[in-house]
Parts: sequence; C-alpha cells; structure tokens
Amino acid sequence: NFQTFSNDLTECDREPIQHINFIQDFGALIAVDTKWTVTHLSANCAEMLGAKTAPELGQALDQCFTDDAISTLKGALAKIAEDDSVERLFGVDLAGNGQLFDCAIHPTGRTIVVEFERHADAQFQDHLLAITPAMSQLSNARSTDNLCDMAARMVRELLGYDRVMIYRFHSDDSGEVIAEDKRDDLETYLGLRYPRSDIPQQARSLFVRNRFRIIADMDREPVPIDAADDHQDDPLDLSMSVLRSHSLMHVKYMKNMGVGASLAIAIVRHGKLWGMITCHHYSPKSVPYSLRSVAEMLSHMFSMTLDRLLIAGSDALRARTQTLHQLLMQRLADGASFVENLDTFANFLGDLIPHDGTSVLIHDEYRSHGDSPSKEQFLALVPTLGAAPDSPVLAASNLADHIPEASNFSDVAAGALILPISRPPRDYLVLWRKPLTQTVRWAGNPAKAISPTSERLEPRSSFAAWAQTVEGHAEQWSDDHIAIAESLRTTLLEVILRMTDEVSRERK
Ligand code: BLA
Repeated sequence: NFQTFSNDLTECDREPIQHINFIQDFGALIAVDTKWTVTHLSANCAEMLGAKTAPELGQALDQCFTDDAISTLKGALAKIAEDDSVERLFGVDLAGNGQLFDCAIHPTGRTIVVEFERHADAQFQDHLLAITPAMSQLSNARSTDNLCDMAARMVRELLGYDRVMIYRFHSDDSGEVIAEDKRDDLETYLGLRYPRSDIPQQARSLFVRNRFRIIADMDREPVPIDAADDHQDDPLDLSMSVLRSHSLMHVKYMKNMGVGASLAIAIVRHGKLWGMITCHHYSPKSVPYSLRSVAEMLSHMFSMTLDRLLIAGSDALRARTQTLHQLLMQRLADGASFVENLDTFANFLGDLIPHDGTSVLIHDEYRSHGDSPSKEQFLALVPTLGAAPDSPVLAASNLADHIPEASNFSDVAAGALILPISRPPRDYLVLWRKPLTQTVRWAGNPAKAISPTSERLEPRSSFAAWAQTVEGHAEQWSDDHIAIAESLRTTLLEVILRMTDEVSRERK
C-alpha cells in the first residue's frame, strides 16, 4: 500500500550516505591531517601498496611515500581553488618502487583525502585519443533526441557497458528513460518511468556535487576505513570521494535488477539535476580512471550541447508562437469567426503545446475535439472557473484535485490548460491531456504483471509505484508551454473582445 512507500522514503531520505565509512576495493584510501599525518586508512592499503610500503595510522605520510610523490600530491592539492574540486593525477609512483597509481586528492574540512587505484598504463593514450572525435560529434547534435541517442551509443562504445541509458527528470523529480543503447538480447527500459523516491533527496544533492559514481562489483564486500584513536569520533565525510561504497538500499535495487556493475554520470543544468547517464553491466566491471575521465569530459560536452539545444528550442517555440499570434490577428481582420476556425487553430496550437483534446466555450457555444469532456460535463466546471477573479492561465495535471466535477471525465481528460479568454471570465479555451497511465506503458515484457505489492526495490515495482503516484494525473505542462498559453491568451482576449463588440453592434 502507498503508505508504506512513504514511510520507506523518509527512511531513505535520511540515510547519511556521505558518512558510509567503506570504500570499494578497486582502490584504497588514505586521509591525512594538515601536517600530513595519517588519520584514516582503508583496510586494503597494505594489499594495494605492498606490506612494506603501506602507512600506519598516526604515521607521517612521507615515511612511506617518496618526497617526489608527496610534493606531487601537495602540488595537486594547491591547485584546488573551489569547494568540491577533486584533483586527479595519473601514473604516480607513490612508494618509489616502480608501481604506478592513478590518484584523486581533495580536502574535506581540515582533512585531506587521497584515493588511489592501479594505473592502467597501456591504454592511457588511447583514452586521450578518444576525446576529440567524440566531443566534436556530440557538439554537432541537431536536437535533444539526437543528442541523447548519440550520447548513449558513444558512452557504450567507449566504456563497453551492456546497457547505457539517458534519464531525464521531470519537474516532480520522477524520471524517465529517454534514450538507450544496449546489448541486443536485453529487454528495453526505454520509456520506463520511476518515482522520485528511487533516488532519495540527499542522494540527489550529493549527485549534483559529485557527478560521477561507479560501482565496480555489486557483490564485493566493501572495505572498512579505520581511524586513528584521536579521530574515532569524527567520521570522514566522503561526499567527494571517488571510491565510496554505496547505500545498501541502492545496491539491493541494482542486484534485484540483475546488474553486476554500474556507472552514473549526473547531467546538471542551472545547478539542478536535469538527468543522468546511467550504465549497467551484468557482471563486475571497472573502468580505468583515465577512461572515466574521458567519459566525464563527454558528459560536460553533453551538458553544454544540451543547454544550447534547449535554448534554441525555447527560441523556436517563441517564434512559432509569434506566427500564431499573427495568424490569429489576420484571420480576424479577414472577418473569420474564431469558433469556425477552431480546427485550424487547435492544429496550430497542438504543434506548439502537445495535448490530446481541445474545448472552446464562447458565447455559450461549445465546441470540442479529441479527448475532451461533453458540453454538460464542461458546463459543470464553469461556476467554479467563473468564480475565480480575472485569472491568467490555469495549468493542472489533475484538474479533479482543484474542481471535483472534473472527476466525471478524468479517465478521458485528466490534465487541463485553461485559458479564460473574455473579461469577466465567461469564455474559455482549454487544452486537455489524457491520464499518464493511459499514455505511458511499462516498457519491459508486457507478459509480466506489474504489481505494487511485489518487492519495492526493483524497477518493475518501482514503475508500478510511479504509476500509483500519477493515478489520475496527466503529463505536467512545462513552463515554456504555460508561458506560450499566457501570451496567446492576451491575443485571444483582444479577439474575443472585438467579436463581442461586433455582436453587440449587430444586436443594436
Ligand atoms: C541512488 N538510485 C540511485 C542512483 C540511481 C538510482 C541512478 C544514483 C546512482 C549511483 O549513485 O550510482 C536509480 N538506477 C535507478 C533506477 C534505475 C537505475 C530507478 O538504473 C532504473 C533502471 N532507491 C530506491 C529506494 C531507496 C533507494 C526505495 O529505489 C531507499 C530506500 C535509495 N538510491 C538510493 C540511495 C541512493 C540511490 C540511498 C544513493 C546511493 C549512494 O550514493 O550511496
């Protein structure tokens, strides 16, 4: 039942994931204080560095790392000018024994965190060479769809995961798989929706700060981090860590999906999570740090291109709105009746604002198209609509929540964009949207039932949970679309006003 989900959620939202005191075993971690004395050590340091060279808690780090290595690390640290920056170094001989490591270094409070993993030397140059062609291809994307398809394909080609998806977040924080490239034999997740709760609030905030998350092996035991005696009480903040182990809830979710390894890259726009690139592999998989860095650069190019395309899209929409204004005014000048031209108008508007039906109530005459209420059903709303002061556009994804009479037809038209087009409000133009549950389908094997009572930590039940939260709701109207409707309403008001003048002149 729904209530249990929301209890789960608060639990999830509270889990202090930045203080998970474990790392994944494909690397090791050392933390030092401002004097470079070791305060924390992951239990696998000796294994990574060799027993002879591994540092101990309370020891000065320069007793086991060479002076060269220490000064390289200090140099990288000195470059950090902004919060949440992490410097990376490739191929550092930490202990002076010829063993090379790829390192990430960052400060947290008064502590410095050094993470290192074995250097993938042979392929390093190949990884660098992959950048330029990939970047230029991405930057040439023609549309957001094209960009997302291309990015999914490219990331899969580059990193070799079994499935790469591009997710987009909606304004209610639910998510949708909008592009996918995968192994042929896997069922598709394209079109899959999932509720906001699948990525709890604190995980989202952290994801905006630390935009690259890898899980190399879901089944691997995490490695604990030990603290020196005088640091037992202050847990290391691993917000910006590269190696941090993940929440067990999330790992369970992934395992339930059959996923053995994953990679997630946040796509941030205007400081908010716009979406993410998510990779699944059905067996363990780790990717060298250098290659991960290339993927990260690609994601920056993705974000920049996305920004350009979205701005261009808004501009184009505004230009088309302008054309519609002109068309309307011209038709009116030609003496055409607005009601008679409803079809043309609705078609044009439908191009600008996706919808499933239209209604127009004007001078008590009702006309409707597509998925829309009957005249009687619509007239039942009018007292409530008319009671509102001369109001701008009303956008509802669930009209019945605002006007109970709308529940009589919410199985046909659940969402409404209502434009009052006369003063005082008496005439209306309405765009309708069908309930989402009728337009969005579970993208996986339709033979498997969707049951909200099955295990929650699984995408199918996740989809069912999402379907439950949107019951009776249509797709939300976007800010761009609401703005178009607002501006069109002004033109329409003029049109209707003139028509009304004409009618009253005729009557005299
Ligand atoms: C994190 N959940 C995430 C992340 C993704 C998802 C992409 C961030 C990835 C990462 O840090 O590696 C969700 N991933 C999905 C979904 C699909 C996918 C939906 O591939 C579908 C195909 N998750 C839950 C529930 C809880 C939960 C019910 O579904 C809480 C009880 C928790 N998800 C959860 C937590 C994190 C997370 C805590 C952060 C993990 C961490 O950084 O430690």
